Amino acid sequence: MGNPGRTPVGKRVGRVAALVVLVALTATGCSGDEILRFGWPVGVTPQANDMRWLWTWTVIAALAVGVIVWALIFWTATFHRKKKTAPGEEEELPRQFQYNIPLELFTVVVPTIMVCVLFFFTATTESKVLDKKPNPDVTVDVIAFQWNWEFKYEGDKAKRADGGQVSTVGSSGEIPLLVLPTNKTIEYKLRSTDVIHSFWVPEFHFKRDVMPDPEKNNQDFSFQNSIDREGSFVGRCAELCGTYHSVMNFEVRALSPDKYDQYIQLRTQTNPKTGKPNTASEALTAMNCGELCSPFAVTTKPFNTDRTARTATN
Ligand SMILES: [Cu+2]
Repeated sequence: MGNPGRTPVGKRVGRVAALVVLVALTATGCSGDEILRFGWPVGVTPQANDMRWLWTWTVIAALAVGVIVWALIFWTATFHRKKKTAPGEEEELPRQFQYNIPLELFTVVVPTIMVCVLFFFTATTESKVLDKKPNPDVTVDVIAFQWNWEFKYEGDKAKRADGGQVSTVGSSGEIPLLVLPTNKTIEYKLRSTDVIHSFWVPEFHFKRDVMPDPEKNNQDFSFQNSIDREGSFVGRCAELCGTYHSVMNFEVRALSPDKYDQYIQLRTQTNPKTGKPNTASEALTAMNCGELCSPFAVTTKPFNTDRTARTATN
């Protein structure tokens, strides 16, 4: 029976829901892009962007399914509850739907299709992210060891006067800088000299274990990406690898291709003051290009690894 002067329940629920959505969108001060990210962090590679769109569409699909399911639950609970038909009569159960073959087929077939669609888009995104070009512009050997990193550049451009290749090694006093060019295909070849480590740059949205014997372990130890903007991005070891695992950090310094070429060239040259090839910090200092050429890491700093200062309390 209608109740004059009052809005029907369905309409009221609809209005409250619309108000909640409106407040959520306006009060949080999020931009359209931020809303569509659904919490996905901003990445710096096209690969990270591919993964971001997979996430966005997956959340939209999940929300659409959620809204339909919630609507059906509220609709059933509100309009199809046990009710009395007349005063004094026994309560009557709503119409029952068990053993309804078409309905049961529907609830099996539709979720199966949804899982297949999600699988398809996940697999295509994964193959895009892991795709490798035959001739990358830059190849860098990433050598992990307890507890630091060495980055060795391959190719003739990175050949020093003394015949060796340009390489950067971290120490307990200095965070190693992995200087890379923007908008170029970079190949990372990962290898460990001791235990299993893991190469992780959060802004790449990519992490891969660094194995001592990748071939024996049947591991694909290389991957490629490109970096779409200049900047400094922290890198970390993401596999518990012993006492100083937590201090095993590095920094990716992405420079424009011109600046990168200048950097590599400086690294191949000998420093007249020291008689040795320029170090990463010497090359960056010589380039003098502001924050981007900061000679030391800006995203993290070395930790004090001296444990001799500590004494047992009992
Ligand atoms: Cu490690």
